[in-house]
Amino acid sequence: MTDSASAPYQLARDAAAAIAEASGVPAHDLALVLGSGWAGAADLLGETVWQADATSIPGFRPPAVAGHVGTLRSIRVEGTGARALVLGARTHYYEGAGVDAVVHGVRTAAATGARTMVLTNGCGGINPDWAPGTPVLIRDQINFTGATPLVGANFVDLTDLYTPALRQIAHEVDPSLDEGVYMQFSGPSYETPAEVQMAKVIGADLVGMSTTLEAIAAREAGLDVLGISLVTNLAAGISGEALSHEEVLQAGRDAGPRISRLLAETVRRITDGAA
Ligand code: 8IG
Repeated sequence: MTDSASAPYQLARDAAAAIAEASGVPAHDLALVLGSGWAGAADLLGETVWQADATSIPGFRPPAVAGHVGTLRSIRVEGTGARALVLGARTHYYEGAGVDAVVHGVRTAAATGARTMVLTNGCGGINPDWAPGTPVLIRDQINFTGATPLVGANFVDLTDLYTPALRQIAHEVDPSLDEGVYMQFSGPSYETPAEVQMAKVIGADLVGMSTTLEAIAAREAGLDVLGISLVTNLAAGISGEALSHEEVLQAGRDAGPRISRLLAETVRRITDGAA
């Protein structure tokens, strides 16, 4: 790798070292990114042993969106003793800071020793059966950004990008969970109804502005990936109503207890035997 291509990986190693130093936790087993509507969902995971403003760690930028919390937390998972690193906010592609900034949290998680990346988001749903507040497991993705975190002839296999064994665990925790294909648009505007119809025709069930670039970076780092979307609104043109950020925040509040339990129990089962 060239010096400029390796710099973001070095920055992630620096961040992981800073987290180990500040937290006193030398390594983590699993990491989570909390998306829109998921801010409270990590509270049932276990005891928070360290927490800090993400901007105190190298490479992390302040969050750009109301409703996102820019906090890093180290949690000792209740029942298993595993160490979970919780990234309370993400850098979005639409912020224009570049793909390396978008995936810095994932690379940092990998550098802390994490073997599993749990990516959550709030998104629009194309299936009208998914009322706002419905969690949906991500089965596969369409990266429609035109960007990638990979540089050079790095032909990472994405056949089982969202690890089947982890999806199986989530299904065991909540047998009513549906699965869907998540499509990332660049944003920051929501889609037009015509773009939502295009997404549907090419096989998407969920539309959002995050996650796919992070999943690719996680896979490149050798992590297992679990993705869970919270449908916070029906995608444009599906319901006939206009989209509002307030609706997104409200759906997150309403879904809180269900997604908190889902996340906590799934993480517990994933990390059983990890610590
Ligand atoms: I929350 O309907 C949320 N994020 N692209 N479309 C896109 N992103 C979203 C949406 C949506 N809802």
